[in-house]
Amino acid sequence: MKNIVVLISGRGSNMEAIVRAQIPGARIAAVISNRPDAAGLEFARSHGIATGVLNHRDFSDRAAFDTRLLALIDSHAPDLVVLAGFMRVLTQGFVEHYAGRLLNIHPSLLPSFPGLHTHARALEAGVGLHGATVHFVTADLDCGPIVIQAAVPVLPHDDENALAERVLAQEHRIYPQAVRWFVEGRIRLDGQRAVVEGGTYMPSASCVTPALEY
Ligand code: NHR
Ligand code: GAR
Repeated sequence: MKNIVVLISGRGSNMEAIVRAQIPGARIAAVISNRPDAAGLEFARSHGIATGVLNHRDFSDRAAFDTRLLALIDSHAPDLVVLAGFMRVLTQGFVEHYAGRLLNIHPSLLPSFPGLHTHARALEAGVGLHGATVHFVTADLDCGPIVIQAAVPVLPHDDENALAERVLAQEHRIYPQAVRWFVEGRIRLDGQRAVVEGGTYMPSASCVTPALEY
């Protein structure tokens, strides 16, 4: 069994998608939030998953918060740590401790739109395609090796919420997929790139086509 620790800050729908996927060989060891009121904690509790809260506001600086967060995570002996809507930038020391076993899902087609408010920025830029990216986390914010992406069209009357909802549906598909590949030992880091071994999966065909049904 591979132990997985999931970090959230809010709703936790990506965490929920990973739990519901019931990935063979994976055990969700804990769900940890930096916000005590994160809705996702309730889902985790109701599914018998250990939860933890570490409020970043109780710490004077990022390094102190990250030191305690690392200790809490490691008490669950993780093979993989998954950021699922986790909203705190992590220090270099934290990221290096989990090198090669820390994943994030970011709501844009990286390297476009790193950082926050991605859907509003995509609409503002007038792009025709938007989406989501699962990547390994490195110290360089939203710049780590890409594991999988999903694209969706931007439609004429989209607002931020409509676009976010279309992207989120794809997040719920690709994040469990990436975690499954990791647990199967099929993701290899080749320098700055992540390579999926023996992949029969065709990103362009199966990511874009379902979205065109909207
Ligand atoms: N940490 C490192 N070192 N590298 C990455 O690639 C990271 C990371 C921490 C989080 C997720 C990321 C995203 O997918 C992520 C990737 C939060 C912020 C942010 O600015 C930016 C990117 C991401 C997550 N957070 C503010 C901060 O001061 C707080 C915002 C808030 O609380 O609402 O940390 O987008
Ligand atoms: C998701 O869209 C995720 O990609 C994004 O926040 C949402 C969290 O939803 N992440 C970020 O913006 C990270 N900065 P969830 O809590 O329901 O999974």
